Amino acid sequence: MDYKEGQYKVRDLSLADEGRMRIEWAESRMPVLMALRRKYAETQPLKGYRIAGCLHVTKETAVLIRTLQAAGAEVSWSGCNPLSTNDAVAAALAADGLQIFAWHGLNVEEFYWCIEQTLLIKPNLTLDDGADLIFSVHNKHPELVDTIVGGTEETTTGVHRLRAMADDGALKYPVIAVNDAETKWDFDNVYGTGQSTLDGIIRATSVMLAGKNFVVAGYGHCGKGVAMRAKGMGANVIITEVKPTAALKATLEGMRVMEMDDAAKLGDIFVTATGVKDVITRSHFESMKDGAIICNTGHYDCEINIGDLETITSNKRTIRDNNEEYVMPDGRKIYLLAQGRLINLSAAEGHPSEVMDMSFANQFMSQIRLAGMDKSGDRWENKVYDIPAEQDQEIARLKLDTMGLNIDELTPEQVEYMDDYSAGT
Ligand code: RBV
Repeated sequence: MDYKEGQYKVRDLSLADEGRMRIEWAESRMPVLMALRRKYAETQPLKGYRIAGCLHVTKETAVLIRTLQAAGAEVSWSGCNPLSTNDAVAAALAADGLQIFAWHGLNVEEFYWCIEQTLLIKPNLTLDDGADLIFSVHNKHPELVDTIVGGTEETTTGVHRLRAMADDGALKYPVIAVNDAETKWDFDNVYGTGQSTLDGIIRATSVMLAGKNFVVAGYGHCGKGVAMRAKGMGANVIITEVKPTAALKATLEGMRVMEMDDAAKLGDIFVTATGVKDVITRSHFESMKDGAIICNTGHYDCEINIGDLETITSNKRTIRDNNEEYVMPDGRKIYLLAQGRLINLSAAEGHPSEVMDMSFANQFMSQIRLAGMDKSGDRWENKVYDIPAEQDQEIARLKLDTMGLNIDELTPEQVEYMDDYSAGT
């Protein structure tokens, strides 16, 4: 492990060159964020701001970090999941002078140690994915709260918890829900999760998806993306849900819908994408087929009850990277991927750069917005805020431009027509 106090702790600094090339590759596929980098490098809207960030250390995140730095920010960083750090990327960032504390495979204690190190920067802005950093500030460092202007949150689970915190009056500074931007959740959560989850399953197993019974728990944006892509590869997709409208949508989109108790008996591959705990538990393991493969793509590792699996199985061995075989008392085998942690970031590389381009453009613009709010002397309430609708359209337009796509514009007559409530048949 390479360590320099207050500066970095990463697996192996000698991986820096490999990491730099990965980051370069991502930069070439993230044109929106790169255009914003060039634009704001001139005006330096983040000068004087210290950002502590807690988000998967991937090549795409490195592009975000470099963009925040180009806009004038001082940055310190940790990963937001024990298995999602790319060690080469972390090495490149550390070698280039970033304060970074992240390595692949750290344990829970080390995970929180890394967050603590990033807080030494005394941030006035925070950037989260899953809200662990904000929770650490609130629970362990209330002395930092007064100087923090605001924060941003990347993912559904984090936004959910922060809204609950705000409703209880427990949130101590304003947060922007990046996840809820249309250019984030309608793309990253659907197409990003769809592709990267299958990528993770394939890298960890190399199984054929065509013809398999593929069970997806949860038909929110993420589950829908996974289901859609699995179907496209010829799997028979089964959805389990708790929300009637979501179940109905899945049915009308050609998926089979049933309870997990029934799906457990049929599935060859299971993916949880619900954001809640205990979706697959003891009775489900007990009724699964020999050879069943289970994994999770939700933010936290509580969707599959691994404690139950450990209790009822006698033997466990690692078959290959991110793939553990559990043997049931009657000899049936169940394969758990990536220890039940986010399969897409643990066994693959997370979402593709092209889609993170928009998510991180939203992150970047939201950090600038918080700094702008601060500079104008404004003080927002301690609530969870949405990104402005114009920001969504601007980012989507920029993305279309970089793809060489042109779209139509409403004529003044069309605008007038739409607002004319006297017109009819
Ligand atoms: N995510 N980041 C990546 N390649 O950097 N991939 C996925 C990446 C984010 C995604 O935005 C999602 O909301 C979050 O990870 C879940 O923790």
